[in-house]
Amino acid sequence: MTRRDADFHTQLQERTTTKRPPLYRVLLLNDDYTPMDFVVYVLMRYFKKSGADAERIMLAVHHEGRGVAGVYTKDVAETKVGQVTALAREEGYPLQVTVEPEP
Ligand code: NFA
Repeated sequence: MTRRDADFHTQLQERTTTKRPPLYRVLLLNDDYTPMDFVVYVLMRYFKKSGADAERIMLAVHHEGRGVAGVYTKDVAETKVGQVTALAREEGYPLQVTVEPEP
């Protein structure tokens, strides 16, 4: 019997539910040196926030120490961490960007 004949009759159960991937928060951490305008720019450009929302999130990070820039799948979250960290370092800013799983 050829391999094609042998394999032809198996059929896996079809899935009837959809699985959503785990989600991860991208966090911004406060520091004393990164300019407020840069953080607002990052929130608008990389996290698609309006100017008003970006300002609110930036101020929350400034006053509370950390805040959520956005929630994404793991690969997207990690890509944004890399992009924002690279830009901040190019500009000479110490901005810290991290990822944590959504509970
Ligand atoms: N604390 C920074 C300042 O006073 C602003 C800042 C906000 C930095 C949010 C990092 C994150 N220039």
